[in-house]
Amino acid sequence: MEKTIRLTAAQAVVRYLAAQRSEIDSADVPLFAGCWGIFGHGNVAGLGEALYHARETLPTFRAHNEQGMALAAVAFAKAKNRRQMMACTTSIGPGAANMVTAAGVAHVNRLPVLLLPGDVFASRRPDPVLQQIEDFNDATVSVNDCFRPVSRWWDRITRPEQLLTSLPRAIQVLTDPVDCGPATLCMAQDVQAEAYDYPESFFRPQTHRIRRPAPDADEFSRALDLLSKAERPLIIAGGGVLYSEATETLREFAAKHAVPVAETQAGKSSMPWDHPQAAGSVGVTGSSASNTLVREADVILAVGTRLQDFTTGSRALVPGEAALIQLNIQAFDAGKHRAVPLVGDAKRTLEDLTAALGGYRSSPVWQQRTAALIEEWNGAVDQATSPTNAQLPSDAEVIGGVNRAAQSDDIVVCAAGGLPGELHKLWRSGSPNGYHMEYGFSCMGYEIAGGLGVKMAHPDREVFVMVGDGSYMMMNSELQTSVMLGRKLIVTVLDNRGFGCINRLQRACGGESFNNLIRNVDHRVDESWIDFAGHARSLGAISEKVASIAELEQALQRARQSERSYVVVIDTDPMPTTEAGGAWWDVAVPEVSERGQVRDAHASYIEARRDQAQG
Ligand SMILES: Cc1ncc(C[n+]2csc(CCOP(=O)(O)OP(=O)(O)O)c2C)c(N)n1
Ligand SMILES: [Mg+2]
Repeated sequence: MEKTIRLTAAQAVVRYLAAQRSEIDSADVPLFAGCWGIFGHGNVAGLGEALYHARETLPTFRAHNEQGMALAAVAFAKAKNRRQMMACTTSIGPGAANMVTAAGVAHVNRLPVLLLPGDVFASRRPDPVLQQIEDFNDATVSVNDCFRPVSRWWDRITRPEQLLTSLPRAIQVLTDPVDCGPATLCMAQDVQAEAYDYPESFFRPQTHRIRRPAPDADEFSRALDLLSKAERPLIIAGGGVLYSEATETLREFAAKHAVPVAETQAGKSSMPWDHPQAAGSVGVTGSSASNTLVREADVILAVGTRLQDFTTGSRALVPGEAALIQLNIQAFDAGKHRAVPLVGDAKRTLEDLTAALGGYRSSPVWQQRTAALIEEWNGAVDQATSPTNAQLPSDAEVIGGVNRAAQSDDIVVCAAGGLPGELHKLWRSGSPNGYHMEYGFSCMGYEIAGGLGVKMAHPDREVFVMVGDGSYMMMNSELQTSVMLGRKLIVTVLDNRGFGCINRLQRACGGESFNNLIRNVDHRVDESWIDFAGHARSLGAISEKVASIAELEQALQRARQSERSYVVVIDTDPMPTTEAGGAWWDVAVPEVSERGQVRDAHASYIEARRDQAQG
């Protein structure tokens, strides 16, 4: 008979997680770097007790907001290219529900995170327990059913032995490059505390390696045939390039075959910005170089990208006239846009392609065209990011200041507002993963919480968080967590007094400025400004407010010397954005309106939609 060990379900979860290992660069490391927890009656006695005993092997961290801690966990996994991750436990009801948005972020970005929300009693003895929602028609529903559409594996643990099959499946999803996303095990409160005789072998250490599937031979030869005949090829690099750790392979491929590379938001920093084939960002927030190359290419090889609307210019830019090859580990993505599918691991497939392409190079005319476009774009970036004497600097000028203060190995973190578009165009990344943008969900509030996760993943790299006043106000509490854990962030807050990008979008759609900038919202007192530096100081960070780009750069030098999280606040102009580059974005404009500006915007909208490819 197999030896068993008597543990509660919570103790079994923790013991099992601590036994999972990951191989990173031939080193054996824990798969789970820790567990975030905010306790309540739904998890303190069960998972809380179990985590206490395991704190040497599976450290527990406390945050201030369940969404914030889960965003930190998601950012950690992204920064680790999905090779290491974290778990998160909450109480039941509101604590669990707070984590749903973060699950959405992980789901859309295909990032691993193990969510362990507490759940109502499986026995139903005390029903309705505090914070139980009570469905009148379905006794099996709880708040945690909200995780179903945003989980790639979802289970409710109502008996301790269910863990024997559910936990391995959760780990399988978390470490599968095809299926990767959040795994949610809803832990009934009473079951967490219930004991079972688990087989000892269940807890044997297990090392996980991310598999690298080779492409199908037929798909490979079709793609190879197209590429080898291409005169004007272009690569679009997505997040999959980073997740597959294919950046070096991509750099070599681009140089050897003289193929320019355009980057999506998730794929940015696949190439160092000054690589001769780096054409910069692509799409709605793309460089003029990349977007022109997309329009003129005869073959586009998209690598590891979901081709979301910002990348494709809402399908008016990509695929255009070119043949599109979609190299992706997930057939779902490879089949989009009626592309020639090439299902496989990015690194391995690029290696196979480059070997098969031999001495192939793009046409000399295309090489000259690429070089000229890149030079022109670099000039546009220099111009947009140079300080002017304007009373209020633009986001672009602030980006210039932060970029000059950052070194090539440093990481910039952002997610929402006007900054992602400007950063996508203008930020110059020196090394892989140096650009960390959450633009699958573009979730306001990710910036500081995510920055913390990035810093935990890369304690030796300086992490620059760039955040608008709106996102800062939506979620800033994990700034204190960064102070508490000694994980230093350098945060630049760009205060343009409101939701600048949505105000601009509203106006572009013919609307009146309404309910976005503070001055256009219902306000009953004149001085509705916020003392961000004072606020950051109250959370334990060092902070200062600066009045110019020159002062910003000096402050960032002080921040670099600081041991503690450092917040620099600067007032910015809500109106200007970088005009160079860019492409159309589909935002539906009202078909009828009393406003002439809306009717005009609708007419332009209908006109622009004529370039949009279907299906
Ligand atoms: C959680 C969430 N709510 C709403 C939005 C829609 N949204 C996108 S940007 C934005 C305003 C962001 O304001 P701020 O951070 O100040 O940046 P700015 O637009 O001023 O550059 C809003 C409301 C979002 N992306 N995420
Ligand atoms: Mg703002």
